[in-house]
Amino acid sequence: MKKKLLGIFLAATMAVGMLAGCGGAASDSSDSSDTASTTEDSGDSGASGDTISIGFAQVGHESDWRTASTKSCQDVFSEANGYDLSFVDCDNDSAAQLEAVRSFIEQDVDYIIIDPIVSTGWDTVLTECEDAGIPVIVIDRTIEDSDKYTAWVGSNFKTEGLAAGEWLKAYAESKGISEINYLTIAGSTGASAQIGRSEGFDEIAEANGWNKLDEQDGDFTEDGGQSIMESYCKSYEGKFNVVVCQNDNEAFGAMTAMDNAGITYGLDGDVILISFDACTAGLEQVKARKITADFECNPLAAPFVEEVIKKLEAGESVEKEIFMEEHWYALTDAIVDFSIDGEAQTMTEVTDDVIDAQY
Ligand code: GZL
Repeated sequence: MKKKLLGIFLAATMAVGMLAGCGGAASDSSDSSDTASTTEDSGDSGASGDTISIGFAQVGHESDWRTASTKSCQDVFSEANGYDLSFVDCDNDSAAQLEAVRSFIEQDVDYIIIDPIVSTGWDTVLTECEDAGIPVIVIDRTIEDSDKYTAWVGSNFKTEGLAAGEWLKAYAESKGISEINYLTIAGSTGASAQIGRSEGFDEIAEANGWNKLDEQDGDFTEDGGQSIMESYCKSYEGKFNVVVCQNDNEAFGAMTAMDNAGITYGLDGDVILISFDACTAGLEQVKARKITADFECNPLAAPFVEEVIKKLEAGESVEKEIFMEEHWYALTDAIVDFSIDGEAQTMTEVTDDVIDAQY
């Protein structure tokens, strides 16, 4: 829309220019090139009505959460809904993600959506988007080294980590567990989800004198979770009673490793297993008493992104940050009262209906 309005202005200017004999060759040629590309755009836009072109640079396909995030965007930004979506799965490769964004600039899309694999290294390419007049909407993970984007839609990852820590404190007290020796299987190093969850959980751990035995990067994958847990089972045999997995797929891998090592976990086991995301398969493992508690990260950002785009198309202002609603899940046996910074938290009991309604 932005470029279409610019096109109309440029075409009018050129028409006036030609009528008035104004504008040198350079400005005509520049106008003609801008106008030509814009006229093509307006031609394109005329041909396809109000189609809005969007470039989406997605992290990858590493987890159930990611699959749900991708589906959410593809469902909302469909041709039937009036969008032309260029989707790039960047396969957890930061260089490929920057390349994808630059390809969207070349394509002269109307909007760019980015879920940043890591939180730094963005200012240069976001400046290029700004110079090209293409609004950028960031979803899910955050960008820490630039604010050259129009809006961000996602979760507060530190809050998720604080919730897991405060829940564990209350749950341990309810079970008479006085000593916590924990292992963390972290998400991809440098991802804001990893940074925030580690920061929040470790803050509660330090405040309560818990013993952090280790933290290694499981890359948010099931294979990563399994290989790290296999190593932990050897290095810390008999020394740990809590495992924190920063997403469900890592938890699935850790479960396999602990099964193979003969270590019991979950509501009826020796090890408390904490997970994040609360995807459908994760909640199924909560219901099976394997994951003790699961802290949701909502992947369904696309409807909120579409609201941002609609406001921009209408020339309205938009919020810079839009936070998603999250829930904390467990079975009744692990539902305890806890607060985050004095704010009482509600836990959701995992039932078949809750599982059916999940993403
Ligand atoms: C969090 C998201 C994380 C999920 C993982 O918002 O970026 O990446 O927790 C996913 O499942 O891989």
